[in-house]
Amino acid sequence: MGNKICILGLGYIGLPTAAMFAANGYDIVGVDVNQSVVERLNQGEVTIEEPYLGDLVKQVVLDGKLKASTQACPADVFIIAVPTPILEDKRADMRFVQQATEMIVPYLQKGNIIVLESTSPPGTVEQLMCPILRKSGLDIERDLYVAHSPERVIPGKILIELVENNRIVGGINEQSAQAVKHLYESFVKGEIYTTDATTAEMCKLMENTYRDVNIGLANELAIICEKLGINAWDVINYSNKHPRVTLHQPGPGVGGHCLAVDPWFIVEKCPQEAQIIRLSRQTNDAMPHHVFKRIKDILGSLKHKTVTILGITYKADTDDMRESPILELVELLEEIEDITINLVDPYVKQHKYLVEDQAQALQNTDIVVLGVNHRCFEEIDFGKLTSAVLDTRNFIKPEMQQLLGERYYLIGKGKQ
Ligand code: SAJ
Repeated sequence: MGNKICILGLGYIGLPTAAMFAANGYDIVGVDVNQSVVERLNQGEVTIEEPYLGDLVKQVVLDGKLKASTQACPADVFIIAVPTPILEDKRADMRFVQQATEMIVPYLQKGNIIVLESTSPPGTVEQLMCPILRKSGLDIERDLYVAHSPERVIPGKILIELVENNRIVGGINEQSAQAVKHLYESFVKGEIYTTDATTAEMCKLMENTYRDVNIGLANELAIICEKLGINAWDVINYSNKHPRVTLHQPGPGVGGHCLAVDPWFIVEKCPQEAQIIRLSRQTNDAMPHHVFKRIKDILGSLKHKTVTILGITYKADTDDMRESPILELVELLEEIEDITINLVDPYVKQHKYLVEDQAQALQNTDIVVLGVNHRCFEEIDFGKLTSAVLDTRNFIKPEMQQLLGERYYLIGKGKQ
């Protein structure tokens, strides 16, 4: 096999993967439909925020190992890392995978490797990609190596996890799985397990579904404990002392582009059977409504009130707002007449309710809602606040909770 890789999609996964292969001796052509992403990349600039990625990309572009283009080209390996967004009706939008697969067909040659990295509904490689690849006239079982190798990295630690995490490679046959395993061995230090394509697709979806279902369970527990007048965080803490129990944490809902999306790809394929999976998704999606209701209960009427929310990203210590449950909460609050909404988030540069002066926003408000547990919020002296405080993450330290007394409210804790 030669050394040339064509990577389609230069986003959160495609770009770090391209840079990683480039740093390990491969010649990469990165393809993106977005002209400005391509132009900036060719000047060594990155378009996504991720620690260490900027330096790595600059280096491999300077070394001539990574070039970007809007067009695919002949190569030894094709890696598809395009987005698989979710449609209004909760089905996967597979247009980009389809288009990327069609784009490479004219360049396919005997011996080529084709890898799908994008998270996709089970059956995508076999049922969507293979029929398109057959249009090349090649016998895909004999002439090509085709596999799914899902990315499993966490934003914020992508470059470390790309190297260290275990990987699954699901081939359309054993040769395909082995060829792709060998390819990733060039930089992966974790174990690489081989299986069939549909099993690999399902593994990736189940990893995130496992987490989503467990968070759904924790959120249901939170609501039950509020009703029973006990504290879910104590229940979780003590239950987790059992050697075989790991309850997850409740919160304002589940965001990000993975947990809030992937379970639906299973529901789409098996709507009758995927009961727990669907219900967990719905439970988590309902949490911003629950937080909204708690705010209403605490303040009585919301009219003419000021609500200050700390943190709007989907989780702590990131600038990523994709599918953030706090954005959903803001939308619910917006519907109230004459309400003032202040958002405080040092990671976020733009939002219409964003306020610069954190101290002022914390003082002139009827309620402070701790939405995201950014580490930088640890410096806030919550005990000094004069408004009500609703903590959605059990973030505020016990001594400060005590100072707040009756004005401290916690998601998952009811009044006795
Ligand atoms: N959350 C809770 N309670 C918890 C844990 C998380 O409410 O106990 C919330 C977070 O606040 C956040 C959401 O869930 O809103 C998701 O956060 P996360 O840290 O669980 O995961 P992601 O979406 O950032 O990344 C996941 C990872 N998957 C797993 O840990 C199984 C990552 O490894 C995947 O690569 C990524 O999805 C992906 O791309 O699929």
